[in-house]
Order: sequence, then C-alpha cells, then structure tokens
Amino acid sequence: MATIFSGVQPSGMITLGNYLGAIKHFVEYQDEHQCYYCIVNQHAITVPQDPVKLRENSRNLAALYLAVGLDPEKVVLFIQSEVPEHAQLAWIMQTLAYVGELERMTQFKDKSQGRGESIPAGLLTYPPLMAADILLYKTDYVPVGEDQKQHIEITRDLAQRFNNRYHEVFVLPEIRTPKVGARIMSLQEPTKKMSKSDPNQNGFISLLDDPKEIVKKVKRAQTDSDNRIAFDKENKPGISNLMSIYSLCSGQSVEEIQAAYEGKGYGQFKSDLAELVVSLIEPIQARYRELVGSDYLDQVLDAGALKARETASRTLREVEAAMGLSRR
Ligand code: ATP
Ligand code: LTN
Repeated sequence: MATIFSGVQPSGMITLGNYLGAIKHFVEYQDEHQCYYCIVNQHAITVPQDPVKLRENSRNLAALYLAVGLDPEKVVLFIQSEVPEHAQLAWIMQTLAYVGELERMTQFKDKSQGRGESIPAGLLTYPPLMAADILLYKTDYVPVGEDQKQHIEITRDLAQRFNNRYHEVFVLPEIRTPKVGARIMSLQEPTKKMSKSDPNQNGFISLLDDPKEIVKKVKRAQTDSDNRIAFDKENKPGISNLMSIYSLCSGQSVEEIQAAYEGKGYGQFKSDLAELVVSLIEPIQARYRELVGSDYLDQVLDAGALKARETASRTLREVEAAMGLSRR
C-alpha cells in the first residue's frame, strides 16, 4: 500500500482554496492508502503566532479534518509538535541543505519581504522541516496545492543527497496536485492565490464563514466589466477563478458552465455560485460544531501521535545509524 503524507498550517481559518486544492483530496486517498495527515504547528511559528490562537486554530483544524470526512480508523491524524522526531530530523535536514537553495524558495522570498534585518531564521529553514515531515514516513505521494511544488522538489533533492552520502534510507516522494483547483485565487486580487493569512477578509472564503458572509464575499468578488461568463485566465482572471470554483462545487466542467450561462450576466452567476458554495460548506460546518469541543477529538489526536511516532522513530533510528549519530 502506498503512503500519503500532507500537512496544513494552523495559521488561520481553512479557506475554500485549502479545501479545494488539498484537503478535499485527502479524503479520496483514505481507503486505498496509508495516510498521514498532520497539523503543522511548527511550520506556523515561522512567523509570530498568538499562543491562545495557535492552540485554538490547531484544534479547529483537527475538527475540520474530521468534519470533511477523514476517518481516524483509516488515517493517522496528528499534531506535528507532538511527534518530536519531526524537529529532530529537521535539524539533520538543515545540515544537508544549502543556504543558497533555501534563499531561492519563492515562499521564503515572499514571506521575508519587508522584514529588513529581522527575517526569522525559521522562514529560511522551513523546507528542511517540511522535508523531515514527509521523509519520516517514507512517503510515496504528497497531495498539495501548486504553491508547494518547489518544496516537494527540494525534499526530493535532500532525500537524494542523504541517500547518496550515507545510505538508501529515504523514499523520493512525488507531488500530487489536482487538475482543477490546484491554485484557487483571491476573490479580491485574482492574480494572487487565495490565502488564509490575507489581511483582506474579502479575499478568501473560510470554511467556517457564516453563510450570509459567503454570499456577500462572492457578490463582492472582483470581475471585469464585460459581463460575459467565459474562461480566460489571462484576460478574465476574476470570472475564470469563480468558474473554477463553480466547477469544483458542482462537478460540471468549465465548458458546460460557460454554455449554461450563455447570455446571462455576472449577477445571476454569482448568486448561483454563492448557493453552491453554501451547500458545500453547510454540512461540514454542522459536523465541525459537534466535534470541536469534544473529548473524542483529543482521543483521536492522542492516538494519532502515538501511531505516527512508531513509524517516525523507526526512520529516525535508521537515519542516525547511517550517519554515525548512534553508538551502535
Ligand atoms: P498561508 O496563505 O497562510 O501561507 P495557506 O493558505 O497557503 O497559508 P497552508 O496551510 O500553507 O495554507 O496550505 C495547506 C494546503 O492548501 C497546501 O497543500 C496548499 O498547497 C493548499 N493551498 C493553499 N492555498 C491554496 C489555494 N489558493 N489554492 C489551492 N490550494 C491551496
Ligand atoms: N508547507 C506547506 C505545509 C506543510 C506540508 C508539509 C505539506 C508542511 N509540511 C508536508 C505537505 C507535506 C504549506 O505551506 N502549505
């Protein structure tokens, strides 16, 4: 059985982009694969986090993972900091990584911008920690959005470097991005990806937004002025992004949507889209509300951390033995 690993940062409310680009697909793998899904709170602290919010967001994310349909009998769901092997292997990965290749990461460049002398070192060493996450479980496939491509490539490079230098310990993982939805764009600036850390709340739809709020956000979404529903990412990025979302929520292809809205305007399209998004999100919210305060959630996370540690500690022992870090 192939192994799947993916992680989401508890750095805010999960967006429709996170869901359509990644989390929705986590569920599809659970029957046929050994899946590890992680709440990567140590990645979240690469930028300052309020401790109360971080704890709350981690719990919310765990509840949301279950609410979208992940079954803890089938998948290992856990919090990164509860499996210390992640930080241990991350240190080793840092000794393999080159500063030059880390500085070339676009996420590092974006997130370090405007910080002058005060760029947290963790922003630079974020990819070695991510490589550790993935490699500890000898992962075959990593389902993520398109923005993570470079991080998967450097993970493969580090694994290969280790295997060449020491011993064939690591499996080289492959990225899995969805055909549609790998990059959902901001509703306000459709040339930027939808991001949960966007200071403009109108740019993203959170899975926990009130239905009324969702309707407002969809109606306020930026579109061009020609009022024609046609898919053209270059020239009509706003409406094209909304059409992708429509397609993912309805199961219809972009061509079918275009044909169905021939001669109709943005107003009609947006109100139908809002309804679709609400009907997707409402049942998730209902399950989420039942789970978030429950003891069951803690039991799932406790069991998940234990299970993850079994595999992670085995791999870490192999790594340390190969490097001469163990006495035997
Ligand atoms: P932030 O914007 O705060 O850096 P994020 O929204 O990118 O965070 P992550 O936790 O880093 O959230 O991402 C979780 C998963 O969602 C990753 O697999 C990522 O590739 C995917 N993802 C994030 N944003 C989008 C998007 N706009 N479209 C599709 N997939 C996305
Ligand atoms: N870097 C990812 C989150 C992440 C991840 C991982 C994804 C951390 N570790 C391991 C897949 C596998 C992000 O910012 N979306």
